[in-house]
Amino acid sequence: MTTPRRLLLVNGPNLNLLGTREPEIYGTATLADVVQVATDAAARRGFEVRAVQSNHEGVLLDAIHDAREDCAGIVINPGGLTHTSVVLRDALSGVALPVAEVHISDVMAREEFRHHSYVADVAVVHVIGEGVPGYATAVARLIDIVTGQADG
Ligand code: CA2
Repeated sequence: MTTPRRLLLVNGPNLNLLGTREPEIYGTATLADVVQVATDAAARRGFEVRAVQSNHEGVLLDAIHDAREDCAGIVINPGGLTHTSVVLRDALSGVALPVAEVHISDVMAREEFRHHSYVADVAVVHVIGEGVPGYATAVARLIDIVTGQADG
């Protein structure tokens, strides 16, 4: 099968609240802005994005499983599940697609419990603390990998 020119963009619990609260941490962009940033970055390389956000872990797992059928990779901001979910990590590792992990805030500069990510070692790209533009960076770096244009 040829590599599909599509990425799955996953945003985890509470990221639907972007732009409504805590602007000092997450900025003022909304979830719709995040999807646009990722979609535009993908389009510049001839890729499309299928976006899912949910506050329900099972919905995210189903979307990740479905990505096996028609996506070349997954860009994910798992929200708080980053720090708690073996289940999410198993889903990502189970589908065996390249994964880019994104965090809007600099989790390493925040509370200790945010320093550990269950997703980090199943991801091949990590973009942390670059705000919403970090989604564009993650998309570009993941596309470099899936198209064989990555350094090294
Ligand atoms: O910095 C990130 O992107 C995080 O993944 C965001 C998560 C947090 O649990 C991670 O440690 C870091 C939280 C997402 C909740 O987003 C909100 C946005 C606006 C208002 C309230 C929550």
